[in-house]
Amino acid sequence: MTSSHIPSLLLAIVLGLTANLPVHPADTPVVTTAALAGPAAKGFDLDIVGEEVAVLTHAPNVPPPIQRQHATKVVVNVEVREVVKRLADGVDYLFWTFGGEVPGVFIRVREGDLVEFHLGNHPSSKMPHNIDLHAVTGPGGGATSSFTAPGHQSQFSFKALNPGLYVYHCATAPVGMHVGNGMYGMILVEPKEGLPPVDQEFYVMQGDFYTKGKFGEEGLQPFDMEKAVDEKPSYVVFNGAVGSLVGDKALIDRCAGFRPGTLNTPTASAKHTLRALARRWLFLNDEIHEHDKVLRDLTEAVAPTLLDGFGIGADTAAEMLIVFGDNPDRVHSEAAFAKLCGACPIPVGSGATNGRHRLYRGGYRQANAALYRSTIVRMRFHQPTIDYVARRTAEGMPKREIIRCIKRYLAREIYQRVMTDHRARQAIEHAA
Ligand SMILES: [Cu+2]
Repeated sequence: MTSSHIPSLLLAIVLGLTANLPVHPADTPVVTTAALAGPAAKGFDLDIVGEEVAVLTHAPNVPPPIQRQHATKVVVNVEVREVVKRLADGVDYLFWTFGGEVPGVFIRVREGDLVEFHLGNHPSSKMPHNIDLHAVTGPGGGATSSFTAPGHQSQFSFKALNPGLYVYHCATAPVGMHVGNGMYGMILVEPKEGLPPVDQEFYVMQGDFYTKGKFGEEGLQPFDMEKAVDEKPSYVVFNGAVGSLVGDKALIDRCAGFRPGTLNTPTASAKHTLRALARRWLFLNDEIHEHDKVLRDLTEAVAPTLLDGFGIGADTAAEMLIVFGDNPDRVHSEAAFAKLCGACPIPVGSGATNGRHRLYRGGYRQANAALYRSTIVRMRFHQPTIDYVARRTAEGMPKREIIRCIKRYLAREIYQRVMTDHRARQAIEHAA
């Protein structure tokens, strides 16, 4: 795959922005990196007034429109990071990114601006990277001046002469591999006269991913060079992940990108509050994913059979392992385990029970809650459980009683699975 294939890998759109603005082809000249040596770079350009640090945003948000009527020096700081993130539910991928997300950060400057570009490459990176801005004429659109090894920084300057919306990307060989791993984004050079006003601006960019596993195959998926060369992507997604533009996350991203301005209207104050809530949601969401991953790795190592059970996720498994403790043998029977989880009903009345039971409120309530969560999952998605619920409902059993029975059944199954894993571990220890 060569760099000439890149346009076929990507389709970039910015809704609301592009209406009256030509999207320039790849090699539209703007200015040369030779401006480095020119008077502009030395600060003698009389057109350049002042200096500012560019506001960079992650998709789907774009930086605020440019209000100023003059050219200025704009400092752009972008750091390349190689990060593991979600590609789809249950699927992780090692993305190579401009700024920690795919697509890369959105850069917004004005025609005539002098751009001082700083490219950092995080010390944890495994590869060198650079940036071909396409908004720059010069060796590799800036790529030659920005080749940066892990843990290093590079810097180059250019003057943005031609307005346009440009796709930038990493141009380190093999280029297709760097682009295929997520190294692309957009830079907008706004025309001097500004853009026509719009209600909303969004940053939406399509990208392709080539994984060893087929679409949806779980776990950390490695890059598949063969599929990339054949241009047969496993994933074609907007904004770096399956479903990134729909559902809760899309709404939260939108709110996190609000620009409330001065807080002198109810709308501005509502935006301010929503943005604060959304940012906290995103932070906590990331933290939850991080903990989930740790929990999944730990439980997979000690309780693979337990995790195989339908509807038994890492959180339920972890809860159950806590109940058993270091010595599962101390829980002498599945009935004892059920009692420990509070999943052992007490007959109603002292003698004739009519088969009716009272819920037992004792036991370890966290384990009971975990049993309940798995039960609810099974009632929704597990065909044998769905059939069981239908049968017992037809027999006139109330839902509450049905749930009680499934929890009791689940406790028995979990006991057996935990003991299977425990015996396997014991066998390994004795053999050692
Ligand atoms: Cu790269």
